[in-house]
Amino acid sequence: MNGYVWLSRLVRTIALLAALLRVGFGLMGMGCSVRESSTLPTPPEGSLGLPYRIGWGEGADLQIVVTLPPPAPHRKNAYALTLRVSGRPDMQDTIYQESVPVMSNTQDVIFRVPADRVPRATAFYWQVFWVDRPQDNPAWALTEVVETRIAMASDRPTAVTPADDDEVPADLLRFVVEPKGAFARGPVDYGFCLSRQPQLQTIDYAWQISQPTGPVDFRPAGVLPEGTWYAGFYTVRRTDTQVLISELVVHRFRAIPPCRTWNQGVYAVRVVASDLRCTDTSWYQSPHEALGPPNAQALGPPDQFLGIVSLGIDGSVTVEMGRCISDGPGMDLRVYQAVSNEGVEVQVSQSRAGPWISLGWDFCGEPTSGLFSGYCDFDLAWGGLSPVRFLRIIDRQRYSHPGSTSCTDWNVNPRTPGADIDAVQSLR
Ligand SMILES: [Ca+2]
Ligand SMILES: [Ca+2]
Repeated sequence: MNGYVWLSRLVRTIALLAALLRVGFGLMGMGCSVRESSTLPTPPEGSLGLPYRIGWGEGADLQIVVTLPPPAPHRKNAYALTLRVSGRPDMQDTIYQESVPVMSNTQDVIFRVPADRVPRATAFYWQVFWVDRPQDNPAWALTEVVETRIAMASDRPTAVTPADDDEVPADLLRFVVEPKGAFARGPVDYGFCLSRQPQLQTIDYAWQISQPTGPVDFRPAGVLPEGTWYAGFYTVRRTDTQVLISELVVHRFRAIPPCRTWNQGVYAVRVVASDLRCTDTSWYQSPHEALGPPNAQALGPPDQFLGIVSLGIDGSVTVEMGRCISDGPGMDLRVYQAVSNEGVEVQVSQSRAGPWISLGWDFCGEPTSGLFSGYCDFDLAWGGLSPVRFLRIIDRQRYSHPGSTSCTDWNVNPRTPGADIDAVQSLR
């Protein structure tokens, strides 16, 4: 028995079994409209059961890859594989169809369904089969009819970073996705894609198969060209049930100078955000006073100061540092705070929009020689994130003065409520 005859018998046997299973699907197909007519006859029942992958390809295309066994099954050197996508399990409703020429030495056959043709139903079906060229005679199905279900909204993993419209140092980009629902337990296939805006030119692409127990992350290879806007995509698929996320989560972010070349000194150089409180009573409301080296002065009582920003109760200022701060032995960064020992919390991040990791809080205002402001020091090891470029300084005065949560409380000077920040310094 030669290989072709053996193969034919195997396929016919499988086809008979498959046909018995599909009687129900055939009944379901009666009376439904056909959205787009097929140019190919219906392939015979049966399947060779070839392995495949499904996920997002370049840009926003749905990509289906069928792996042929060596040597590729064929009767002639030149033939084509056809993908048919349907909204129905009997495959009579063709939503999309694509043929790819295949040579005898081809291993992976890649189909790309354009983003605007990807079904948005809760489930769709697809099958790959081969046809002979040039007659376009249909031959055996290479895959079974695959049901691909789309995850419910409650099951969708959450993209943590980068946030939309974020700024990320070009050498610190990291996609982080928090698994949820059915995707919080494996086996799950994650695809990440990074594209340059606005042409959606693919920069990097990777698959990871994992059994996630926590956030899943992906770092593109190399350093991104800075100053460019990018879009990041991800998709997830359970490899056992074939449930996948159909809508791409898009993050548009900008690459800023990488840590390895960013050196504007050891102090904060830019105010990224501020959330000042008690602004109806505070006299010191310019967040830019936290930039540069410590320069606070007291011009004389009562409360005649220069060079500070009063945060107000629970207020904050977020700054970009002149250099990225890496965790080293001991303390790594210093906050200069003027007037008494007021509570200060420091949160750190690698990108402008977070996520933010707290280093805890401390009483802040240890005496400094030759300066008006005192200081407190923080260790990046307390938060476990390194290096960092963005710092958020938050007032925690309420801890040093229990009960002082009002902007006009007698424990809080209404002209300088909350911690009074003079400067922020990298000790590295
Ligand atoms: Ca340290
Ligand atoms: Ca200052």
